[in-house]
Amino acid sequence: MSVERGLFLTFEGIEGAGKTSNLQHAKALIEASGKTVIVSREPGGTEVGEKIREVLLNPELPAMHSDTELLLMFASRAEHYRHKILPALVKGDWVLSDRFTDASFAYQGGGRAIDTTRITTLEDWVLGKFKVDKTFLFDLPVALGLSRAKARGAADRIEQEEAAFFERIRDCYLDRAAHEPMRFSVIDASQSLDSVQQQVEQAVQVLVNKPAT
Ligand code: T5A
Repeated sequence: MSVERGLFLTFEGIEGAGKTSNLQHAKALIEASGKTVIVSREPGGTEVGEKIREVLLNPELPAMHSDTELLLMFASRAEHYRHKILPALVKGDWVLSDRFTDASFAYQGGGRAIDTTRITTLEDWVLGKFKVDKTFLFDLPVALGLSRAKARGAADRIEQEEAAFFERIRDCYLDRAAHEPMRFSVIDASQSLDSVQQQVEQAVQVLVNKPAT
């Protein structure tokens, strides 16, 4: 008997958007429907990927070239995809990832102004035809996101960027969502946590109740 492939869901947004908090909420909802859920993150998600993450986010290292940053994001992703995401999906588990390739388009493409054709080339190389099933984009004004992130703890290397950098990232995320409305669920993350969780619940229920294709 063949096993039905699990779904791959990603959680995206600027700093402090509430991805991590809501990912845990989505996990509980999906598990309640009887599925096995693997939670992961990028950069990171594997032993090698977590080492790459330490380098990427370390505020004490000298300035990193934007190409290096992009390539390290994809090095972490190659490891994550081959060793964690794909094996879990094939087993029928669902995988929830705190960030994925949309973050490279938004941060390195929008934020750092790297030509998106170069990012697409890396995407094709590392992921081939693999596609995300659903992306939750937590959208909120940059100032609110940064104030939430700041209240949570010390800024990492990327969080130290100026507000204009995050405005470009937010615009890029919204642009991607507008171009792929079936894949993206845009969540108004400026609301209270309760209200944001209700929006997530509605979108997750649709996925959980969807008949297998
Ligand atoms: N990156 C990543 C790239 O540049 N390119 C890439 O390809 C990839 C994959 C990773 C960094 O790497 C970059 C992007 C990032 O800069 P990260 O681990 O994803 O970093 O971390 P951050 O985005 O920095 O995560 P944050 O923790 O800041 O944001 P979250 O996860 O969106 O927010 P969360 O859930 O931790 O909430 C932040 C605070 O706000 C509160 C929470 O309790 C928490 O204290 N909060 C709310 N408060 C009020 N109302 C609500 N609705 C709230 N929701 C959450």
